[in-house]
Amino acid sequence: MTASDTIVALATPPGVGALAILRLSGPRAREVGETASRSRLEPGRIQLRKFYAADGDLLDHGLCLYFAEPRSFTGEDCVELQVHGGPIVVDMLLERLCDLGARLARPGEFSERAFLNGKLDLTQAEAIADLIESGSRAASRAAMRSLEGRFSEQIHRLVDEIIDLRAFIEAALDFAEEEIDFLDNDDIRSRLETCATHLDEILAQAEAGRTLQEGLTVALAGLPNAGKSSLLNALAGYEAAIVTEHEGTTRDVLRERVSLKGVPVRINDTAGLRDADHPAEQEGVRRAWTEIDRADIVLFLIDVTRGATETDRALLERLPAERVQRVYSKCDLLEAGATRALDGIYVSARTGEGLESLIGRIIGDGADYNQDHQAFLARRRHVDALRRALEFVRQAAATFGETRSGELMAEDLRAAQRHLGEITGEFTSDDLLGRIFASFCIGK
Ligand SMILES: Nc1nc2c(ncn2[C@@H]2O[C@H](COP(=O)(O)OP(=O)(O)OP(=O)(O)O)[C@@H](O)[C@H]2O)c(=O)[nH]1
Ligand SMILES: [Mg+2]
Repeated sequence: MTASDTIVALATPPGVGALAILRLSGPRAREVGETASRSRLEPGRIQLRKFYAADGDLLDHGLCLYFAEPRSFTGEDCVELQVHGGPIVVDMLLERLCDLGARLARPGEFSERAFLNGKLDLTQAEAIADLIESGSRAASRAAMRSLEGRFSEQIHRLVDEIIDLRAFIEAALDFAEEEIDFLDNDDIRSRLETCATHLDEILAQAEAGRTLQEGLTVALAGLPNAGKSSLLNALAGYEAAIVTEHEGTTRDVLRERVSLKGVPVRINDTAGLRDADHPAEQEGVRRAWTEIDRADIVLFLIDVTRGATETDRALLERLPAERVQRVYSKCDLLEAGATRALDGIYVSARTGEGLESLIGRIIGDGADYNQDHQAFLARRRHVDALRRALEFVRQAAATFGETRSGELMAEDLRAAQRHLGEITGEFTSDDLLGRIFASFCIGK
């Protein structure tokens, strides 16, 4: 499939720089490049060229690269101009290229064309965006693995398994004298189970990949003086927040971004939860609750020297239990040998004790994304599609157990396959494609 028009965009960040790269793609890319440079462009060569305005004025000179279709990023004829990185020069050149027949590209339009021309599948196109925007080294390495096609390979393998199973069931349906004969087949049962197990494994990997891409949000909550700001400072590695022995020190929400073993984590320190008198502190407490509502994980701090008070217990009741982790702070103040029998993690912001276990709890115990060479980057939509595919495979297995209808099973498997196809872009609606590519930046 080839688009009928030719697009152009600045591929480097706008603003002043040593160089800027303008990118053209489409059937007239070569012609536009040749007219602007008043020269022939040969494919696959780096050519020093001058670029002229319509009246013959010299606009700039620089390098020109012509990639003949289909051997280009988009699969179409592409021309790249490497010019001087001044915004005015770039503007004049863009204007000239548009006068010659190109139009300004929409965000992500180059990647969209690469996808439509079969140069990349959807997970790979997304991986380029994620690589560019990755918030940590681990995320960038994982994005690179997705771009290399590791994620798609896994999906293709799953799809193949499902296709085999469907073929087997559909053939059996055609030939079985009695449906019951083939439905007694243990082979189908075990193959459905294997398929569900594989899906489950990839789902777990995709969930980890999503954490790596989107990061986690942690809210620090608790009574005044529980040690929230001190913990923020310990995790951030510098004195981000003011700490005093007075209750009610923190009012505004303090946001810090840290990388915990390669996972980007946003830590939000909040005002101590109490019935405050001062209007500013009241507003701080209100905002603390908003942060608690939004966080993936709420660390509820309890000063270990005071222990959990009635107020702590009342607050814990109001907190979302599945997202809350109890943290006993200031454990350096416990006497040596004191028992630590309470259900929660003991930490000391002062000595650093317990921070490792706390980090393990935040990012998932045992996870070290820097060491994980299997990880690939995934997005929420991938996780959702995998979940739905898994549901259908499970449903197929249930159907097998209950109604024993081969037709229904085949139908469920078809649905599972369709959801997997959404991930790589085989079965993705134009609407969704439009939204995915629109979130990319211009020139990509
Ligand atoms: N010994 C010891 N003292 C700590 C530790 N963490 C905090 N403190 C002390 O506890 C007091 C309160 O600490 P903050 O970090 O300001 O507590 P907070 O929960 O942010 O308090 P508010 O902002 O008022 O809600 C300060 O005097 C800290 O020095 C710790 O790990 N060990
Ligand atoms: Mg504080």
